[in-house]
Amino acid sequence: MAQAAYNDYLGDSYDPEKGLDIEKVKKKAQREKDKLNIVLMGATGVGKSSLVNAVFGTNIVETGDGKPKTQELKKIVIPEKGLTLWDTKGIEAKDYQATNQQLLGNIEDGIRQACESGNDDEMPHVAWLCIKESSSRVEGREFDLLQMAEKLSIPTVVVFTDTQFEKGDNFFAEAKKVIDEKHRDFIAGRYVRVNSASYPLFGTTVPVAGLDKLLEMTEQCLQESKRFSAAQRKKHLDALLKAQAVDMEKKLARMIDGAKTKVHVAAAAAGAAGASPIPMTDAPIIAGIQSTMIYTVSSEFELELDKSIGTSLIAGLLGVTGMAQVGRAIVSNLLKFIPGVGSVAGGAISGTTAFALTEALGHAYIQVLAHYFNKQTGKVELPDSTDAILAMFKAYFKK
Ligand SMILES: Nc1nc2c(ncn2[C@@H]2O[C@H](COP(=O)(O)OP(=O)(O)OP(=O)(O)O)[C@@H](O)[C@H]2O)c(=O)[nH]1
Ligand SMILES: [Mg+2]
Repeated sequence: MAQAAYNDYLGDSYDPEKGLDIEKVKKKAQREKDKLNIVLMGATGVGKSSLVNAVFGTNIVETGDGKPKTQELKKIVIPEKGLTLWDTKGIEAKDYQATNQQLLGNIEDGIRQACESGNDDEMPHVAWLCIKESSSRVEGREFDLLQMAEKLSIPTVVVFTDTQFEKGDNFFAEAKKVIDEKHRDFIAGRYVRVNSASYPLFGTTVPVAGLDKLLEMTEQCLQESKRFSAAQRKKHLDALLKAQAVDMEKKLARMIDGAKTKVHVAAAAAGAAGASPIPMTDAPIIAGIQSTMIYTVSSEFELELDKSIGTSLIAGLLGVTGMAQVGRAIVSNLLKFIPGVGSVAGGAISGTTAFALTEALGHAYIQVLAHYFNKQTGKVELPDSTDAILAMFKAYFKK
């Protein structure tokens, strides 16, 4: 029983002979992140890619003027954010009929496949239909897309991109009216106007706008979605709030929450390993669990520890907790645990100690990452020096 618990936790990333496989650990951490899957709908050049970059804060998708940048229905996976986007083919007005048939076919095929997988992580959770506010009317293509989303039960937010502010008031009101005529219940008032990028105008700067409202309406979609269970809906919501870069306070709070849950799971696995009756094997396994936890917590904070930093950082962190010898051996993949070589109590650690030590380690590490979280960029920015990180960690660990 206890053995199963820690074996499950480490999965195939730990081998008693070879130690911990860091690449596998990182992949597992990403795989186990909460997932959010968004369908981006709208004509070419309306600003779907710009919107995604504005909301999620990175150049995750290509944007541009002129030629359609998105050539076909494209599934874009951003594992470090737990995000999957289905970017619809750049629909152009002139060959609209032909393109749209293909588009609808592609999306429907993709989604049907995803549904058949029976895997929540693969299914679309929400859609954003983008309409450029500077356009003169809502076109047939927009209605076709809405109809498709409704048919497939993908809750949708209608996003008016490139908002013209006061100048766009009339179009916005008119567009809402015509869409409500056909889709009032489905859209349920989820209309939002955004400006995804600031730009200069007559000597002033037109600011980014509306993203907070889009976030709010997307949260609403995720909470109301009938297709998913309450537990699944919570995961989608957590994924959204962790991945977004619109509200940094919310982002940080959700990342901390997510990381705490991961720490608790790791601590339980370490406790089970500590309670294991097999002598001399628990210390390296606990060190392996703690190393995995560090990568998992990092992943919750969208922080990718590269090999050199990861290795020395983990050796240092585990050093503070007394797992130094074992930890260093593990992360350098040289592990052959030799009893008595400076290890913790010759390898005999009680379940209670292992649990408490792992919790304390995890919580102190979370505080370190929260400390280095930059609320402007939405990224954890660690100093180059591992010593500085460790000094801070020690201060938190002692508390
Ligand atoms: N100022 C401003 N420019 C925008 C906005 N949305 C889009 N643009 C501009 O419009 C152009 C096209 O935007 P994209 O985001 O590439 O459009 P897209 O919908 O992804 O286009 P395809 O990939 O071709 O389907 C870019 O130059 C953007 O900078 C907006 O909200 N505000
Ligand atoms: Mg695009």
